[in-house]
Amino acid sequence: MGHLMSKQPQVQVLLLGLDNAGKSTLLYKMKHNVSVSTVPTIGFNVEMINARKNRKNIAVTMWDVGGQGKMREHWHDYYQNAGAVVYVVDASDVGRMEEARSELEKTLRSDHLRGCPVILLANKQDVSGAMTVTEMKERFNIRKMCAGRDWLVQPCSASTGFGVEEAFRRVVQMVKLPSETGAVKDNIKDTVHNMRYTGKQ
Ligand SMILES: Nc1nc2c(ncn2[C@@H]2O[C@H](COP(=O)(O)OP(=O)(O)OP(=O)(O)O)[C@@H](O)[C@H]2O)c(=O)[nH]1
Ligand SMILES: [Mg+2]
Repeated sequence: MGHLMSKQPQVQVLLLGLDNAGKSTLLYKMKHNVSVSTVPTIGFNVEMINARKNRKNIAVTMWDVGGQGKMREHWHDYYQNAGAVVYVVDASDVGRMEEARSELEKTLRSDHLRGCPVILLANKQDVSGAMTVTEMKERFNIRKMCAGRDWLVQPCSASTGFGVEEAFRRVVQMVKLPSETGAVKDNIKDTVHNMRYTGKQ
C-alpha cells in the first residue's frame, strides 16, 4: 500500500486559524464524517484524505496546527510545502474577528506562501449571529489581502457538517500540485508517513 500511495501526487494543505475556530472538528468531519469532541491542539494533527484532481488520484495531507498564542509561533514551520491554506474562522466570535484577520495577514506575508491559494472558512454558521460570507469578505478586506493568489470564502459548520464536503471539494480544486510549486522535497511523503504512524502509536 505504501508503494501504491507513493505513486500518487501528494499535496499538503494547512489548516490554520485562532484557537477555538474549529480546525480539529473540521479535520475529523472531513476525514471520517464524524463529530468528535476535541481538546485544544498542542502541536498538530495530521490526516491523509484521498481525492481526485485532474482525473488523477491524489493524496491530500491535512495539517491541523494548534491555534493558541504559543502555537502560532510554530505556524511558519509548516509553510514551506503548503499547496493551500485553509483559514478557519469562528464566524460567531465577532469580538475576535480583528485578531483572526491580523493573524491571517501576518501569515500571508511569508515568502513561502507567496501565490498559495487561500480558502477562508466562515465556520460555526449554525450559531445565530454568525457573520455571513459577505460580512467576512468585507471585514477581512479579503480581495486586497489575497491579491495575487486564488482565494475563496466559504460558509460551513464543522459541527453539523453543513458546507464541509463543499469546502473540501473547493480545496482540492484550488490546491497546487507539487509540480506547480516545485517546492516539495523528494522525501516529504516518507516524512509524512512516518509522522502519521508515530502519531497513531
Ligand atoms: N457550534 C459550533 N461549534 C463548533 C463548530 N466547530 C467547532 N466547534 C466547537 O468549537 C470548539 C473548538 O473546536 P476545535 O475544533 O477544538 O478548535 P481548534 O480550532 O482546533 O482549536 P485549537 O486546537 O486550540 O487551535 C469545540 O467545542 C467545538 O465543538 C461549529 O461549526 N459550530
Ligand atoms: Mg485543534
